[in-house]
Amino acid sequence: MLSEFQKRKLKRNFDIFDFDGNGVLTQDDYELIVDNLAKLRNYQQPSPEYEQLNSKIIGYWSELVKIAGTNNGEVTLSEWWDYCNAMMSTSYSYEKLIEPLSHINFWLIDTDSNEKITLAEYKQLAACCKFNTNEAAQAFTKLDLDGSGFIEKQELLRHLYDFFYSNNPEAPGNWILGPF
Ligand SMILES: [Ca+2]
Ligand SMILES: [Ca+2]
Ligand SMILES: [Ca+2]
Repeated sequence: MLSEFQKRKLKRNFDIFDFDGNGVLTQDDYELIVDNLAKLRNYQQPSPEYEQLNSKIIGYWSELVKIAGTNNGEVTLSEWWDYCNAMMSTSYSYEKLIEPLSHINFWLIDTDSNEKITLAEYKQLAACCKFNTNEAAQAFTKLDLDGSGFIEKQELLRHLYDFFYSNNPEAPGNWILGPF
C-alpha cells in the first residue's frame, strides 16, 4: 500500500508526464516529451539520435499501458498509483522499476554522456519538466550528497529508490523531480 506521502510524490511524477495537462496520461504526452527533449538537444527529425530517444520514451509508455491494463489508451492518476504500487510490490521491483528508470533518466539528463550530471544538465531537465531554474538549483544542492558538484550514477540510483519507497520527509531523493 502506498502512503499518502508516496502518493504525493508520485502525483508530482504523474503531473510531469501529463505534459498537455489534461489530467490523464496518453501517448500524446510522451510524444510531446520526446519533441521537447529533442529540441533541447538539437536533434533533427529524422535522425538516428531522434529515433533512439523516441523509442526509449515511447517504449516506456507502452510498458506502462501494458502493466496498468488500460484499454482506452488513457492512464488516470488512480491507475498510475495502482501501476506504481504493483511495480513496487514485486520482489523484482528494484530490477524492473528502479534500475531501468535510473538508466533512462541518467541517459536523458546526462546530455554530454560523461557519467556525471551537472547543474546545467539538471536545469535542462527542469525546463522540460516544468519546474524553474531556482527550484532546480535548490533541488540539485540536496541531491549532490557528497558535494562533488555533480550527481553521480550512484547518487541518482539512491535518490530514485527513495523517491519511490521512502516515507522520510527529509530524504533528499524526494526532490529528484523538484518541489512536490
Ligand atoms: Ca495528458
Ligand atoms: Ca554530464
Ligand atoms: Ca555528487
